[in-house]
Amino acid sequence: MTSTNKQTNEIMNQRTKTTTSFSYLIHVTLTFLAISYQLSAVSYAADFAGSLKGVTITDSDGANTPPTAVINYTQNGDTVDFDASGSSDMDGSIAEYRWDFSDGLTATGQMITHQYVSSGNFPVTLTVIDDQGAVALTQQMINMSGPVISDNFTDSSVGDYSVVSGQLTIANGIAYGQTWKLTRAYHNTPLTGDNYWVEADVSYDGSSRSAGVIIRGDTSNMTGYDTYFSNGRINLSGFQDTSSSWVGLYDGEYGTGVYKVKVEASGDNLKVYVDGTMVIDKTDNQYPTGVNAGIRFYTGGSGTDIYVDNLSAYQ
Ligand SMILES: [Ca+2]
Repeated sequence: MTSTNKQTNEIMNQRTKTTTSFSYLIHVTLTFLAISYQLSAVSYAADFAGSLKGVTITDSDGANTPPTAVINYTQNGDTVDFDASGSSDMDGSIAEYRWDFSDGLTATGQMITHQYVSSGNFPVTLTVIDDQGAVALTQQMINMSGPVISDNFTDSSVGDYSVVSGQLTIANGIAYGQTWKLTRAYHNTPLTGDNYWVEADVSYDGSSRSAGVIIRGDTSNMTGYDTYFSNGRINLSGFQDTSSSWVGLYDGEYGTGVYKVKVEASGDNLKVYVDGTMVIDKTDNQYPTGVNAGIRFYTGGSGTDIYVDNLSAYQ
């Protein structure tokens, strides 16, 4: 071996040693980073992808049993009510609930209502932390399919509706009925399944004149459920043709205004919300077959001051 080769070999050996040592350092660093990453996931759960069901991070000495994270949820149109109360910690209590909705927004709390502003699939991550700092995560995919019906009445066309009584007018970006006639109109796009919601902006003036929305409308036998304001109250009525029967009402002393009305059907259960507050919750099976959303009026005067706008339906 020449002196030069020997020198080179020594240098190579040094490099190998250095490289080995460096690799070892890298390995340690990566391991450390992995630990850091797991810990940082507490704060940045969105960094996780794929299924996270049942992931737990325990403390090193095992003295504390980690909590269990459970997501329950109810989807109402574009909003979801999330409930983490099924989560538990067998040897302590849960100190914190953290939500990542996968749309750039986060929240804390056991019960959270979240609204999505776009359609898509959102893997929602719940992180629970017990009173000893142990962590569990779970994930639930939420599908936002967007509204099946969305009508802001700017096209001045009644072609999307089957008018089963009275006369429907769509003009100036609103829908309204015929003077002193009962008007009912079903949107032609049927809803499917057993759970769906109809929403609209409904104007009211505190009188017996009324506007509202229809759910479970059935064009073939002119049945369904009306929800409308009248005499300061909001009503939920089953109807067949011109006869109707109260299912529920709420005396909220409503006055002049425009209210966001939402009617949710889930099997035989019907819920009415006004500006996001549930005011009627009834079970009724008189008219179970209808699949159409619609609008309903009983108006005097010109009719244009009692109107419906921004009708939408989700399933
Ligand atoms: Ca514990």
